[in-house]
Amino acid sequence: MSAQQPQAIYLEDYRPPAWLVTHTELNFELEEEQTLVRARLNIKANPEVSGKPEPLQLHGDDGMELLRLSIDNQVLEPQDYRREAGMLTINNVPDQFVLECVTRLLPHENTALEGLYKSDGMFCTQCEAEGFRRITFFPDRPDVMSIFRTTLTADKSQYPVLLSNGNPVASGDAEEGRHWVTWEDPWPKPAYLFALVAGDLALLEDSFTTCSGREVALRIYAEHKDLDKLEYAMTSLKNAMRWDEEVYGREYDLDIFMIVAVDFFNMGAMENKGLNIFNTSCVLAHPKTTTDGGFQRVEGVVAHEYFHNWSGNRVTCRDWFQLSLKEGFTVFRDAEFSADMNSRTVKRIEDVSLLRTAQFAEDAGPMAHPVRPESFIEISNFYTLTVYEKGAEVVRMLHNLLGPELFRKGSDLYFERHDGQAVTTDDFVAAMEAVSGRDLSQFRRWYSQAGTPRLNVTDRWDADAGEYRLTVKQSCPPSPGQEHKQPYHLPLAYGLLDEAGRELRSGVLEVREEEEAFVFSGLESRPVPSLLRAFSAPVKLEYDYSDEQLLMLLRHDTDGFNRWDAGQRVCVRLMQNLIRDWQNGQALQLPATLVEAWKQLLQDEALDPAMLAQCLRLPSEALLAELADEVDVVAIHEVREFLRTSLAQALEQQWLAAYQRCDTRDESYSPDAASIGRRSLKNLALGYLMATGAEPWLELARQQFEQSDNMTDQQAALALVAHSRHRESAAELLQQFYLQWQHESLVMNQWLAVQASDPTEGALERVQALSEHPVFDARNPNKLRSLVGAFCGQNPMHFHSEDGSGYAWLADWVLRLDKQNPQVAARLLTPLTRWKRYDKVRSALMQKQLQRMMDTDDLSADVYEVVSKSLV
Ligand code: 0A1
Ligand code: ZN
Repeated sequence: MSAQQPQAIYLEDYRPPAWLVTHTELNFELEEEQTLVRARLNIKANPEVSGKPEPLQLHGDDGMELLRLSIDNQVLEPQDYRREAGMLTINNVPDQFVLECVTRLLPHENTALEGLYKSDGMFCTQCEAEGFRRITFFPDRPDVMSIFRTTLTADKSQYPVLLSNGNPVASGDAEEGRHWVTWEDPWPKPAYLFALVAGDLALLEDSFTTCSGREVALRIYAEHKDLDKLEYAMTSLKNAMRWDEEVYGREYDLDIFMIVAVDFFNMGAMENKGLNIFNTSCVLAHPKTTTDGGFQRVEGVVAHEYFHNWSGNRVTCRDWFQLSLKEGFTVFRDAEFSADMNSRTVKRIEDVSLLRTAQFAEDAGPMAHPVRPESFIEISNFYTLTVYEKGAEVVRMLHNLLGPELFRKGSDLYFERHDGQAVTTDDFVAAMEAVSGRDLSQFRRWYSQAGTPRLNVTDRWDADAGEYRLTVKQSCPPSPGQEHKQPYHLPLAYGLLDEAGRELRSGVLEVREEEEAFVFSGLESRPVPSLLRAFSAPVKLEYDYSDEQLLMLLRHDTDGFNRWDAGQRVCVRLMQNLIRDWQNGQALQLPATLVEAWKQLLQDEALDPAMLAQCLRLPSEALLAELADEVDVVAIHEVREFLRTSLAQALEQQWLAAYQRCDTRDESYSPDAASIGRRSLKNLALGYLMATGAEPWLELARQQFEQSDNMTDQQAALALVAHSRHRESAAELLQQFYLQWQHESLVMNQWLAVQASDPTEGALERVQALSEHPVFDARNPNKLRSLVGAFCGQNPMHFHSEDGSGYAWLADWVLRLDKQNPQVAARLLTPLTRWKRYDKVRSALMQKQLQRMMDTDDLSADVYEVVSKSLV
């Protein structure tokens, strides 16, 4: 890194804006070679900021070409203003004035996919967090909210559809085969919620009548070839709109709600006011091309972006340190929606699994930060699992502490108090305090302290007194910039069961102290505690369970989540022991108790297949890595494979029975929770059958691959064969799949990802070859995630190859992409940031690649921040 280093900005430096923009009028002349943007801003001094008038400062990317600038019709000459470090400064402006400026953009050259860019043939924008400053000069900060009026002009045949926020108010034809449309958004909004789209798009249309009887037009746009993949998103949207009315009392507030699917997108989707823009991967769904996971993602993301209309748009963030105000709350809302639409327990298991593997790892790594960060260099790096998922857990804890009624009152008060404002996470908590009369000052530490707290629970049984005492100790490891942590206030949901599994007590304990005891009296015998039910707080819980107790909980706990968790705890402990054996060169052995427990589960036909599938899935390599003191990639992989194979062989008949029980070949595909559950058990069973290594099961998988009418079953079979030792079949099926789906971009992403995560020998050579394959496109973030992301994140054996080749490959990619798309480059880099968790040889090789990047000139702020913080 040479030149000047990017600078951090700090929460404590926040100052309200000196200048406000009441109205913003934008005019886009969209052409093939360039786009001209004329902006007209009504600016006035912020009456709430006193003192002598400050110069006007507008954000504007240094690379943006400024053609004309005027104030109240007076053209400014270059000596009248200054442009440096992404800012345009004008001294001595009146108290209130109209600023006009013309900028010239080159959207077709915009590979960073921030601001205005082209995705396939269409124009689109991405402005969160700081993309609007690549379109025109503006106070590009969320606490400046303005009313937008936008006119788009473009060639009529090439871009028949012209969209922006709000409602269309006028349109007409222009010269040379061009046409124009004007859109007006009556709701003041920050610039990050601005959007436009221009293209030749297919449309699925429907409508929704709101609770107060207003009719809203619902429009989902995509490329013509994808028109048949929009129905599920539409259904999800209507469900989400109804749910938000019923559960949160939130009604939609414009006459039109639009979603547009684009193939080039850095993230999942974006909640622009009235005009959500979606990564195709989060909106297109069709049984033939989309897996169950894909359907659920569409449902969840459509709801997430829709819910932002209130939690994010009507009430927005004061500054980007408050990002979790909208994201944590909205993730909590979408998770509850998905839980209501599907299986609550399965949704919780999936979310907690992600939190425990990826968010806990982030919280323990060099980029760890509080839910409300105190500083950042590049805000794009803070769209993290901590801000989103841990932030949602923090909101969930408020829900757990207050109960559903008070929580709803708090949410009502929050929306009522702050409608039309840009506020802070403190304001959110204050609303919860106001309705409950509770003091949540200690609870606020969840927003300011990073790291995953540990809860250590011990117990004592006093038979004479019939008294049971739980002692809870909490601690939290240091994180960057935070050596010592204060104790947290958290809800610990529990149950007490007797030996036979009958529930004696249940409730929620409020933990506040570093060490604290809770006493239960009137019990007849020593109970077994079911702790942290439904994962009531995002902590690591330690309690010295015996295997018998865990197996009892696995069978009898009334809390479905803790039943699953009990099973996971048994497996994790066993696998940790096997890892030690493997490291000591001892032979690995499968304990009979586990086989017996699983056999019972498999034979219990009363169990919900979805739950059963969750319970019989072994903890992932990523989870075991997160839990290890030092990650032994090879031992973890070998032990998990050993266990899989042994359980496969020991229970072969049961797996086959489960497979047959869930065989859905005669049903037509439906993405409802029960069908998804059956498919997940069926494909898990097929995985174990394949793991036996016996020939007939390869045949069964091939049959499923060829005969299934849906992508879930076809892709599951493909992945199993492609990752197996049957290399000829693997190659055949991959080729067949390619020929069948080569024209479906999203399916080709899966094809790439299946190969990138193939743990068999020669993986690096395979991904290197695939990076030259015609379906791969290094400018498309989805393709990069499917190939580079999947190899580095889901193929630990090869990414962590002891010769360092995986690390070098990733670093090559990051350096190449840094010039092209810094956001994506910085994100792909994540696996290298964990270098301190590995053995000496590997961590040195990883560090070497980080240093190599650090020594590169002109790194983007995105990559610089991640690399420099990782090397500390
Ligand atoms: N607000 C969006 C996330 C998002 C953030 C940045 C983006 O561009 C770089 C795009 C989307 C959400 O939470 O869905
Ligand atoms: Zn969001």
